Amino acid sequence: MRQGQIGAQARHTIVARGAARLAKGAAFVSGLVTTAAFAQVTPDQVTEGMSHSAPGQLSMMQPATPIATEMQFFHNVILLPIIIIISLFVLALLVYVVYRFNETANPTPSRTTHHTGLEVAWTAVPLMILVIIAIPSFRLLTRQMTIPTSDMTLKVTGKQWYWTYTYAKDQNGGFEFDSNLLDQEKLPADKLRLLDVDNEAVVPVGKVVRLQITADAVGVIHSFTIPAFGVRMDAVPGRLNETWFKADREGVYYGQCSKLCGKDHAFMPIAFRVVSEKDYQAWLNTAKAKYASNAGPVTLADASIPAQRQ
Ligand SMILES: [Cu+2]
Repeated sequence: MRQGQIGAQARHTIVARGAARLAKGAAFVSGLVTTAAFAQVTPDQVTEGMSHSAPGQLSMMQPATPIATEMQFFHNVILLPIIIIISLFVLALLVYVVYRFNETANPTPSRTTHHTGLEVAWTAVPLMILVIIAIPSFRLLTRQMTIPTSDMTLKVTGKQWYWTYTYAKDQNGGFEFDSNLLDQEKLPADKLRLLDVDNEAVVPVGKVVRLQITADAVGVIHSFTIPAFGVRMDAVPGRLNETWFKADREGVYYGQCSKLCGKDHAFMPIAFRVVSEKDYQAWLNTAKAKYASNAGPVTLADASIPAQRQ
């Protein structure tokens, strides 16, 4: 009697603890959404869950561009409910079959092998579900792949194992620089481990940035990824891939190489600083002087610029 009581109590505690954890998770997620939507941000701001993943984060990274917002909508509002409904439906069918048609409950099984109506239904219904998913999916894919009239072009070259950013000469640039992971042994307290770099790429806020992505001509395939921008594109030697983003808010956004590219694959992070147009022009001027020695014959459409380290 007494034991039963304790058992019930323990169960109750476990359930309560689980509920508390769930509530905490929900508060955390809604907190992230609020931060994303209303917080005043400065160019220096690193937002957990958006700039990089927050500890214990379950959902996708919060979006910082219209495309990333659409991707989240597609995943959270269209795909997820469909997946959940299908999974529950299949589970319910399985449970029903196990209980209703086991040997005890149904000693003489039916001899049916074909049922035209059923077969048409279980082909047509999934087909219709796929069509329903395909329409918004292809629409989003088209939006991703169609580069709108761009305000600036930035060339990104994946190397072993760091990134090089090239700013076009006809866009007040004409320089390139390498972006290397900071020395992890002497990492300053305000820097992020395995994410912060010595030279960040800087782009203006609210502008369409066309990215030309390639890899070192004598190198390997990398993949340029910034989750908050909804951008992922392979960097392939000898091939110039293009994609775009338009960052809606200032701040620092991180990404990582997303294609296994060799021994330092985990140590070639991507860091983009989004600043106001005024700050961007100011940065261009200082960067031009800072990276003057990297001026070289910089051509944006040339995918085979030789490796060049600072
Ligand atoms: Cu890589």
